[in-house]
Order: sequence, then structure tokens, then C-alpha cells
Amino acid sequence: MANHRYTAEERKTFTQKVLRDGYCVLENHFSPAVIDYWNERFMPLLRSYMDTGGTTAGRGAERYYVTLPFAEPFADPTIFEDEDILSIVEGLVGEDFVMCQLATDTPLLGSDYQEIHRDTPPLFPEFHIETPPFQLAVNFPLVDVNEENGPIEIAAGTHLLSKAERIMKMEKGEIKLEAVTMKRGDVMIRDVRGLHRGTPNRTPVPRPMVVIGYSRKWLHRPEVSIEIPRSMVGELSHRARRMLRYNPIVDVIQQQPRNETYDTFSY
Ligand SMILES: O=C(O)CCC(=O)C(=O)O
Repeated sequence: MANHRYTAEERKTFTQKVLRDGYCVLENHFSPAVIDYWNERFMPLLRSYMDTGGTTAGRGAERYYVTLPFAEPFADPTIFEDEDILSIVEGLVGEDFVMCQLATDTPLLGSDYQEIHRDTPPLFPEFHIETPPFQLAVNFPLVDVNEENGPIEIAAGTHLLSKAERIMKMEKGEIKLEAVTMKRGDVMIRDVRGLHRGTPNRTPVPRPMVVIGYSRKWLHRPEVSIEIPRSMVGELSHRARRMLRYNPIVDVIQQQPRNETYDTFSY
């Protein structure tokens, strides 16, 4: 029996909220102690990424996108196979979905407002229509996020707008962005087509936001792949192996974060 915190009815309500608003937040979902440990282990990775000339990959000044190594503590099935999250994910992008991304977005002091954007083009751009969801981001911060340290701003209900509608609404000032403040342990499930932007971190403390990407079963996104160490494959559940099936299996995991090439993220 799967271990859910929410009833089937409650999970359906979250699913409906994402379909309507483009995102939902599960409050107090992960243990803050686990999140603190991730943050402690992430900080040296961020430093190493910056010290070895890692770029901001087009995200704006002092804003870093860093892939996490698929290793302890980040390769944690209690996080990436969380039953409530996977149930909502399945309700949105269908059975046999894949996990394509395990990364972080971190604005530092000196970061600025990003352009309002969505993270993916439509599936069928020639037809000027939007489809049901196909690409989700599960986001959770490694520090509490308040108005000061760069909350993501999202315009609810914009994930199904066509390009023409988006431009028209932006010109008329009808895109209403709202800052989403979050505590350690809160989790957001987001259709990446919703309009959003990063905002400045005005504090000296980095604000990492984890992003775990889940896609429909036929969507392959090599630009955000996760390298799976061969030695770990046997430890994964059948479901995890299936979810991770499009990712490369490697003999040796890179110790240093790779220089990110995922630089086409804004549409
Ligand atoms: O982490 C954030 O605040 C949002 C960053 C973002 O939207 C992006 O870099 O695409």
C-alpha cells in the first residue's frame, strides 16, 4: 500500500488546482531537517560550480542553474518517489511518466528580475493551441523564501494562453504576477508553461530552489538529463528505474557539477 499523506480526494483537488491555476503548493510536506541537510551538502557544490567558471547559462546576473549529482543525499526516493507528489504528477502527465531533471535554481545577492517567461514552447506551435500538461516542475526551496530573498513570481492561470494572448495581456498589463513565498518543506507542483519570473535575492544568503522535472512518457529532454551511476541502478525500485529510463547510466559520476548547457529555457 502506498504511503499517502493526502486522501485520493485531496490529491484530486491539488491536481485540479494545477489544471486551473498552473500550480499548487503542498505545505509542510518534507521534513525541514532533510531540507537543511540538502542545503548543507548543496552549498559546496554551488561554490565549486562558481569557482570553476560555471556560467549563469543565460539566467541573468548572479543566478545559477546547477544539476545535482544523483548520489546521496539528493538521490533520495523519499523525495523523488514521494507518493503524494507522484500521484498528482500522474494525474497531470499520465501513467508511466518519466523523471528528466534533478537540479537547482539559485539567485544570489546581485540577481535581478528575470523577463517574464515560460519554460517550454507549446507542443504544436504551428496550430496556436495549448494542450493538456506534458511537462511539470516540482520545486522546493532549501531555505525559507520570503519577499527579501527572491521568491518566484507566477501569474496564475496563464499556462494555457496562446502566444498572441500572452502578448496582448502583457501589453494591456493584465498579467498579474504573485510572489510565492515558501517555507522549508513546502513543495510546489507547476506546469512549466505558466508565466513566471525569478526576482532579486536582496540578502547575502543563497536561495536554492530544487527542480525535479517529470514529463509525459514520450517526452525526451536530453538537455536536462540526470547521470545515473551504474552502481546505484540495483538499489532503485522498479518504479524508479522505469521513471529514470531516458537518463544515461554512467560508470563514474562527475564529482564537480558540470558546466550547464541548459540555456534555452525561456519562451
Ligand atoms: O528560481 C526562480 O526563482 C525562478 C527561476 C526561473 O524561472 C528560471 O530560471 O527559469
